[in-house]
Amino acid sequence: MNPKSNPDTIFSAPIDKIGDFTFDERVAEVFPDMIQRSVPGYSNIISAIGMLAERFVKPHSSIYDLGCSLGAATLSMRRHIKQEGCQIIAVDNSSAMVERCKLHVNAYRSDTPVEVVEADIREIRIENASVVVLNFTLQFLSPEDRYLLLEKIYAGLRPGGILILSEKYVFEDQISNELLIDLHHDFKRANGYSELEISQKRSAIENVMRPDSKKEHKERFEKIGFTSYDVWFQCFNFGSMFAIK
Ligand code: GEK
Repeated sequence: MNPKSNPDTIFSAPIDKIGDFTFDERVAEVFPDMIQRSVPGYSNIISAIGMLAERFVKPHSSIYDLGCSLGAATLSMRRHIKQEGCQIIAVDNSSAMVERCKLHVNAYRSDTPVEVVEADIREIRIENASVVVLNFTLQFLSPEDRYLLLEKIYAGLRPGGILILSEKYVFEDQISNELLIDLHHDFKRANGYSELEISQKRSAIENVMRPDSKKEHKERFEKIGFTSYDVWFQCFNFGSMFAIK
């Protein structure tokens, strides 16, 4: 994937009425550039997902990448998987993302097969999983659906299996929360986004993405039954946790 190929200019001109953000063709086309310039630590997280997969994948098990977009986490894991008899199931409900993801996946040869599925992650079956990845996807579901999905993932994981959950966080302390949001906006400015782009994207994403705090994530893991969980990466208000069954 070449993040520099199609620059993200979606919110660069003034928009009269900003609708809710959707993962349509326009977004899929510029997605590598958009996510790289918008999510602090994205590349580090993608690389580390490969390393975590290498550690936790078991022979003859399934690996799930839920909300796979263009397949960055899938490709990172596939490069690291050495165990035999494994398959990766990459799922997204945006047809624009799925079409492009298939091209990315098929551009390389590998012994580990990848099935790219266009489906709602709330509807699919999860079974015999050693690794499940939710890389910046859970935050787009309603609070009830977040709980139900994590319960389903827990049930489908083998004992000792891992869930990798990357999210944007909200912070309970108001001063910390505002500081981390400001630092994220500084990060976007440093990556060439204008004030207009930052504010228009913020309005578009506000209704479709409501972040949880790290405390809420941990309480939910505990309630569902995960035995070990923690934050393994954080940069400003973005981060990633693992939860082991
Ligand atoms: C990456 N993981 O590059 N069912 C299936 N897919 C969904 C659903 C749903 N209910 N809701 C949202 N999506 C990727 C990045 S992006 C994060 C993930 C972002 C999909 C949606 O279509 C989009 O492709 C993805 O989740 C979220 O590692 O753009 O901030």
